[in-house]
Formats: sequence, C-alpha cells, structure tokens
Amino acid sequence: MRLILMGPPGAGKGTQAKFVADHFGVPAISTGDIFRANVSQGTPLGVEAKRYMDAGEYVPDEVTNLMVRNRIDEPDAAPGFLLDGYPRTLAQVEELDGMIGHTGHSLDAVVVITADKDELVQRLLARAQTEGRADDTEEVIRRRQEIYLSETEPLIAVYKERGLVHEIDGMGEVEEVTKRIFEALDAVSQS
Ligand code: B4P
Repeated sequence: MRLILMGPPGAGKGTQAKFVADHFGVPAISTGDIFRANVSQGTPLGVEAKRYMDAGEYVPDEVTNLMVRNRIDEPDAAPGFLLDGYPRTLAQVEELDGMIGHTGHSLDAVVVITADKDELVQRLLARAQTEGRADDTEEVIRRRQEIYLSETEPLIAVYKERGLVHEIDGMGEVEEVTKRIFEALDAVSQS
C-alpha cells in the first residue's frame, strides 16, 4: 500500500499514522517527525527547518522534497509506505508523482482526517502542556491553520479528481477514528 494521510494540524495524523502503518506493514514517514529529529540533533537541516516550524510556516519545498525522496529510496519503503504530512503543497504533489511514477507504482489512497476547528486548537494546546512543542502556542497554531487552508486544502480536490480520497471523521475517541480509517482502507486493499 502507498498511502497519504492528510488533515489540518491536530486532526490526528501523527496519532493515527502509527496504527495504520502497523496494520498494513509499511513504514510511517512523517515529515514533521523527521524535521523534529533533525532539530533536536542540531543538524544543518534541523537548523534550517526550525526557523520555519517555530513560526508555523512550511519548510521550503526543495528541502522537504529532497528529504522525502531520500527516505522513500530506503529499502524498507520499497513494498509501500504511509506518508504523514506530505505532500502539503501542489509542488510537493508533483514531486511525489515523479518519485512514485519512477518506481512504476501508483498511490492507493489518500486519507483526509477532518475535525472541528475549535477542537483542533484545544488538542494542540493540550499537547503544548504535555510535550512543550515550540509550534503549539495559540498564535502559531492559528498560523498553521491558515497555511493549511491556503496551501494544503486545495490538494484534496486534486486527489479527489483521481478518485483516491477517503474523508474520515476525526472527532471522537482515537480508537473510533482508527476503526473508521481501517474500514475505508481495508476496502481499498481488497479491491
Ligand atoms: P506535523 O508534525 O505534521 O504537525 P501537525 O500538523 O500538528 O500534526 P501532528 O501529526 O503532530 O499532530 P496530530 O494531528 O496527530 O508538522 C509540524 C511542522 O513541520 C509543520 O507546521 C511544518 O512547519 C513542518 N512540515 C511538516 N511537513 C511538511 C511538509 N510536507 N512541507 C513543509 N513543511 C512541513 O495530533 C495532535 C494532538 O491531538 C495530539 O496531542 C494527539 O494526542 C491529539 N489527538 C489526536 N487524535 C485525537 C482524538 N481523536 N481525540 C483527542 N485528541 C486527539
């Protein structure tokens, strides 16, 4: 399975990615997690990414695309993968098309997790208290939401035209949301 997990900040992408990836036996590739790992190790990529992430802005496409290309080329991703938080711009969609097309495969599904806007802010503020992520302040959360609407939401129409989108209600208990995603994707993997 070659899958994409999309949704606004706080919808539950990272939370659900692990369960979905385990279920289908593929690696979960989270661009946010890779950036954060680089930030904490103080690598040049981390220093570059931190400037954008702390402000709630997207890291430039060239940097993000190269990082994903390198990760997808690793052997564990040959049978499939789940992309969590990538692509987020139209330029990243094009780049990903090239990466997958090059291997002779195609995408199987795009899961879009939806949730109420105020609930999203509450979840991220709650996470701020437990994890202390620099980009989980109310001001930065609002900026991340704006950027999601202007840069990433338009991607849903692109993938809808390709018949790949499964919109999943992200409200409710984590386990309920996981069950909804499994139901949608099990139907895809059996077709
Ligand atoms: P991400 O790490 O992807 O950040 P995110 O959108 O907040 O999602 P995350 O996966 O962490 O949170 P989740 O919704 O699971 O990206 C961070 C930054 O990296 C971006 O702002 C950008 O700067 C940069 N970046 C990443 N990818 C990029 C790209 N492709 N291009 C350019 N820049 C990029 O969960 C949020 C909280 O909700 C958690 O605390 C969780 O416990 C809780 N939660 C989840 N599901 C719940 C439920 N059902 N009920 C209650 N709480 C729930």
